[in-house]
Amino acid sequence: FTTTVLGTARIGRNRELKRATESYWAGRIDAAALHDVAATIRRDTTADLIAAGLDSIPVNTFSYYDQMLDTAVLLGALPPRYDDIADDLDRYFAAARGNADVTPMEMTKWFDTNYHYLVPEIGPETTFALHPEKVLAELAEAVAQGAPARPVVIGPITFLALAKAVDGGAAPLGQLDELVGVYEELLARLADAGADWVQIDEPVLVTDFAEGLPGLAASVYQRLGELSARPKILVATYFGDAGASLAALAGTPVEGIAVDLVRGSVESVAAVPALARKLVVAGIVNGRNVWRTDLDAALATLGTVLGSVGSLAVSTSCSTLHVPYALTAEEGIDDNLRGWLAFADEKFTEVATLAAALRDGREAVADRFEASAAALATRADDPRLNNTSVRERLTAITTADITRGDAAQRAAEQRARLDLPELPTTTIGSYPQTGDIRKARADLRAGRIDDAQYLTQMRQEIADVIALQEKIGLDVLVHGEPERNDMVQYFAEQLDGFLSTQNAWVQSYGSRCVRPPILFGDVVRTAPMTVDWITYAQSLTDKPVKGMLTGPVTILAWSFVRDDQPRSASAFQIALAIRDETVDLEQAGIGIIQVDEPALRELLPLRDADKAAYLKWAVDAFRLSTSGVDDGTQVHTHLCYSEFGEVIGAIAELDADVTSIEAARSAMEVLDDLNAIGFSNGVGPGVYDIHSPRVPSTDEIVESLRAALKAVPAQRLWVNPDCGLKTRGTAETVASLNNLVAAARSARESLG
Ligand code: THG
Ligand code: ZN
Repeated sequence: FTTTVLGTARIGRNRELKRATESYWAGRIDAAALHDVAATIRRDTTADLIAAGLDSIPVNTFSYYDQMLDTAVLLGALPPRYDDIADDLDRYFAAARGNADVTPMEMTKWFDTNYHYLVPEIGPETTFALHPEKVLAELAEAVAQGAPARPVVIGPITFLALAKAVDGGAAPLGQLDELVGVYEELLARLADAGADWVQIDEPVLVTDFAEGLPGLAASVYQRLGELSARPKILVATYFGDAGASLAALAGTPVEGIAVDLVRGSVESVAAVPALARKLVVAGIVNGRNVWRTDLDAALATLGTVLGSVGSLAVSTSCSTLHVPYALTAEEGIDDNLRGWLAFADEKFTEVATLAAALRDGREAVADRFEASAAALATRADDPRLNNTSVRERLTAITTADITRGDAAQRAAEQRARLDLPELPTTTIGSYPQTGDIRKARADLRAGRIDDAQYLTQMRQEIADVIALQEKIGLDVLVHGEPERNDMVQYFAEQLDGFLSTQNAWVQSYGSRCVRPPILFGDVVRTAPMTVDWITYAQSLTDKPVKGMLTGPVTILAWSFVRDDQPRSASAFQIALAIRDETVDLEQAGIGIIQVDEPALRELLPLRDADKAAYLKWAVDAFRLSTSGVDDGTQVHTHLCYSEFGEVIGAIAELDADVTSIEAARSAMEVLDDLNAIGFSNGVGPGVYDIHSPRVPSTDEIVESLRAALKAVPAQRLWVNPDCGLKTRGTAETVASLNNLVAAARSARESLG
């Protein structure tokens, strides 16, 4: 084949799958109705890909929740705690979300994207058994539709490398040999079903997540390649350069290898002579960012690749799961900016155009090339991409601008100013986003209420949250963030250089979606973004109210970012805007400012060699955003969603006065790790898990505090939940926080 994509989105153009699954969970529709919605989405997707002109079409990239969970089901490797649930769909969703009796599987970030997968659990007792029903059914469905269908599955190396060991087992990759046996069976079944090709995804081959990956690639694909009755095998690598794994794969009998030419290099392809006998699926159209492809540059690259491979197919660099469906669904983008963009639909067309140019010559599709070139020419010249004052300001930054006073000295000044008790209690920032709050936002957008009415209602929400916190007896208050839809989108909407979208949804996990803003230009803060809300909240109480901001790395990580300058350059521009906001908050009398960086770990490069450089600029960007304030202003940060092991040194270098950290599962480990590197600032290990509606008892929280006090002296320890409360209900939140305050008081007493 010559024209394909590695996978597609599945939430539905109008998030039909989200609505249907949430309705199914709520008992409003039955399984048959849910299956109907899913089948329609699959059929429409396949039809769209056929219409775009692709001659090999991925199937089984649909998922009701997550492709890693689907793979666990395919391989018969769901954790045994779900065995008693008889219904397949309910067992599947129990693994994804838990139920009254069982906890869900853990969720974590998929490589360096903002998509989350469910983490397979592999123990010494885990056995594997093939359950190919889903992939076979989706293959049959697409074939019936007339599609040249290519089933897609996650490969055994990636599946095990991303799994976690449980029940005292060793690293899951130890079970690779056994697992490959199941893939052998799968390939036989796919061949029986008439599959011409199968795509086996091995993105882990672009990482250093485990040692010896190229060797594993060589042996696994040698073995699968030697099967007599099987489809042709396409091993897909993406999200980076496959490096030594490329030669390893090329040395096996597999027929095709997909390479990421957006993040990987043409040189890596040229360096592997054995690729002269393979189909190379060239991932030249970026599957995870939103920029229109420079078709002439892409065609030139493909021309180079063509010289060193057996045959070539044009593709996206990865599944388009990570970009919105269609640019045409967006209104109100100025013509220039619109011309620079390509969402999934537009990318399918780009793939087809490039394949046509390779086949028939550029002249055959000259109009498409001219249109691309004309649009991109306006990008290079647009003044919004080149703001002299921001650029001059950044050039003038020195070490002094990213350095605060001595930490102990700061702590002393802040103690005198804030007069907080030992073990101060606080929350992370957001309070439950009630139906009323969401409705007010929707009403404002639809014009059913005006700005003044919205303002009045949000102020009332803030007043209620302040009163509630005073009643509960917390020491450091927050305004609750009722005015924020999303902690990144909220800032992007107010900063020049960002485009906010209306319909450009991307799946984050399961039924949950986000609308990443598009960072297209230089970042300029034209007015304060949070000061009115925070100072209003502060006017209602004598307790300190924290200013709440999102940090530069997280704003960057959760946006689509410019591809015409290094990410660090964009991060520093965002940092300047946040810095200006902290200074304004300080001047307005706010004594504590929190700058959240939950995505610090997410952007960590996949290759070890690249990690130090990233952590250096990430830390510098955070420090640029927080070093404009006086030593007496207390800077907090909050981190969550990740294993912190590899970034623990960077956390210390952020040099926040107080760091709250999601650590309900293993608070002690994080504290020990922080101690091990000599971290001596304030720390608030989350004392309860906000991701479940369960109310922690006072005793339980006292227990956590006792344990924490073994690692951290009382002068440095803060008491807080492990994350924001926006997804929780009000009743459980109040009950939990009452217990948290009671626990802190009890711990203070026993400290004497
Ligand atoms: N914002 C952004 N990215 C994120 C998070 C975030 N990535 C990591 C983590 N937090 C993901 N968590 C969530 C949690 C909830 C939702 C999305 C991601 C969510 N979304 C609404 C939905 O799908 O119904 C839509 C929200 C809206 O209306 O804007 O609930 O916090 N950027
Ligand atoms: Zn958090």
